Amino acid sequence: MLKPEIEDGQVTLADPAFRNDVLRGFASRPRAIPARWFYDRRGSELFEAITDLPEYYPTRTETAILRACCADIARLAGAGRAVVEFGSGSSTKTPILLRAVDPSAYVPIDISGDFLRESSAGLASAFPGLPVLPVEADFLHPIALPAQVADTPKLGFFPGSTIGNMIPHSSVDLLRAMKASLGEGAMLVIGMDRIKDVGVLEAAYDDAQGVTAAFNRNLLERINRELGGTIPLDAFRHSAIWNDDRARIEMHLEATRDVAFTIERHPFEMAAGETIHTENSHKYGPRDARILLRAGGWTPVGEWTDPNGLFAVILAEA
Ligand code: AVJ
Repeated sequence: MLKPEIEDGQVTLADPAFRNDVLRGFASRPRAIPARWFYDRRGSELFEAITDLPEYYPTRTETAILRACCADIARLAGAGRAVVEFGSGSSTKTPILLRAVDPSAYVPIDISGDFLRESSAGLASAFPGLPVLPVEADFLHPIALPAQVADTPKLGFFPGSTIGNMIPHSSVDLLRAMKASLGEGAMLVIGMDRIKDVGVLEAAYDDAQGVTAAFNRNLLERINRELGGTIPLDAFRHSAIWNDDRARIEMHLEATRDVAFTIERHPFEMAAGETIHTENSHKYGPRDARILLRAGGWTPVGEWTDPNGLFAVILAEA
């Protein structure tokens, strides 16, 4: 992904895919922009801040589950697998798994080369002797893994409930692509957020300090910065609502008054109350999660949760 360097409000290189998604997203009804565009430098910092919020339970809950279940995962998966992480964030979860499963190699996959280099370097120094083989690729499609691990059984790792960003149809496509990428005899460790009390869910996506609101609104700032937009930020408010029919939290940016603005000289108008849909975060009950995995070609073989059943870590085999 292109990373524009911005100084003094100056705009350089805009990613053409970002431009397309934004222009099409603002022109379509309902208006929607894919959640992946949240994560510019500022957005990634804000997401890190979200993971520390008292209301945002997923990160700390999943980390605690992993600490408790990694020995079980190691026993069920056996030693010597190549651990393949999809979307290698700057997470603290990876070392927990790597320490437990005694892998023969670690293969982080990320679409952003910068992230990949940073997290690879960190892990390589924390695990001397472990081959770290980064792959810069979009894991939504089947990926050719490095030749060094061609004959090694794989253990996929997809934590963070990242799968929740996708609608079920795309989730199944992704699970199948992962199975194709990981090959014969693969296993997968996946984190999925559970359905729970609406108040708990909505608070996790609309925190008291307004960090999630800033994360959502940063998308508009990014559009203004990178695409020369004139969106008045004060005309939009953050909204996070539970869609019970679809079992997901939806984040929107809602116009608080009638507004007109341009993005790359294209004019747009929004009436008060109209929204831009910026994110879905699907939640899965215990059976929902297992059905989703099976639909994607995986058989669940182990499942761990926290004492309150907020979040689940599932081990599945191909
Ligand atoms: C990174 C997609 C798992 O859906 O909980 C957090 C992103 N959005 N707060 C999530 C997010 C708002 C997060 N995922």
